[in-house]
Amino acid sequence: MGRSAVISRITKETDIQMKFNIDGSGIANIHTGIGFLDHMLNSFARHGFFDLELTVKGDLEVDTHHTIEDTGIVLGAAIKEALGDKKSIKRYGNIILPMDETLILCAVDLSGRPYLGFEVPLTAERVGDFETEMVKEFFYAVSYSAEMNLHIRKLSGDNNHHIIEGVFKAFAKALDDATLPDPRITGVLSTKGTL
Ligand SMILES: [Mn+2]
Repeated sequence: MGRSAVISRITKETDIQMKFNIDGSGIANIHTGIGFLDHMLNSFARHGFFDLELTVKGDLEVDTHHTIEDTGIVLGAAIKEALGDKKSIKRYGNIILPMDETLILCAVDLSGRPYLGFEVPLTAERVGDFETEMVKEFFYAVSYSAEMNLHIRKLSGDNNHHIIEGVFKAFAKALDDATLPDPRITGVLSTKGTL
């Protein structure tokens, strides 16, 4: 099956079913109940060449918090599981991604040690039904659940839709880069011998 994961996570707040394939072609089938989140995860799959099937039934009658955060937890868990022993992968990935007036820096280290550095100022409370303060919560959940070091910075940008979409695309490209195999690497890329 290659590097993939199937995850089911059910709580009183959310019911999440995800199939994730690192070595995909960008095929996505995403239904989270939040249009803008679907749009962002479609971009993530397409630009990272990941296949992503996702259905989320969240408590949207409360707000979008649990749905977005728990989707991040599950995506991080899927990345970690799909990566397996991390043998022969590049481990590091980074990009400075432009999107119109927006410029986003994203750097990933699949180190096994969770950390999120997130400096992305936003000026709108919402884009569609999506609460913009949840972007940081989403990536915090992904980074901790996947046990990756993740830094994301806005270098420039005005439009909140562009900025957030730039963040998701930059994350996709940096993660794709970090997960690619390098034939020069035998075992894992660490002097410790483990990632
Ligand atoms: Mn868009």
